[in-house]
Amino acid sequence: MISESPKPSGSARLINLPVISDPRGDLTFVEGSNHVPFDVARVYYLYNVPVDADRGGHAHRVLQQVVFALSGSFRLKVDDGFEKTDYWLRNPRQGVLIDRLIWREMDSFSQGAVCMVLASNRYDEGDYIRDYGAFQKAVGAKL
Ligand code: T46
Repeated sequence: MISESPKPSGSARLINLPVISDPRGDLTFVEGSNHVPFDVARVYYLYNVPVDADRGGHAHRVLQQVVFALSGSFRLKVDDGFEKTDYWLRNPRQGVLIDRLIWREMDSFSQGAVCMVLASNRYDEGDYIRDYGAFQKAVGAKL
C-alpha cells in the first residue's frame, strides 16, 4: 500500500517481504542477501517522531538501506539528482531500497509512526553527503 508519484527512480525501488498470516496475526521476516540485496550490518529505528519533523536531508557514498514503516506512516522522498520520487510508506511488509548516492528526506510522520531501517554497513559519518550541491556534483547532475 505504497503509492508512488510520478514514477520510480532508477535507484530506489520497492521491496516486498513475505508474510505468514494465521488467526494469531501476521508474521513477516527479512533475510540478508535474500529479501534485501546485502548482508544486514545494522538495524536502526526512528520513533517518538513529532508529526512536523523533517528527517534525512542527505545521501550516502556507499551505504545501501531499506526503509520500512513498521507502524503508522510517513513520506520518503528520494532524488537521484535527476528525478524525484515520493513514497508513502504505511505497510510493514513493503520497504524502499535506497541505493548509494540517492538524496533522501522524510516527513509527514503520523502519530506514533515507527520507521525501521536495514543498512548494509555500520554507522560511518564519513559516508554522509549532507550538502545538496556536493551531492549533485557527486552524481554528475547539472548544477
Ligand atoms: C538515513 C535516514 C533514513 C548514530 O550514531 N548511529 C546510527 O546508526 C544512526 C543512523 C545515526 N546515528 C547518530 C548520528 C546523529 O548524531 O544519530 C544522530 C541522528 O542521525 P541523523 O540526523 O542522520 O538521522 P536521520 O533520521 O536524519 O537519518 C537517518 C540515517 O542517519 C540516514 O542514514 O538514511 O535515517
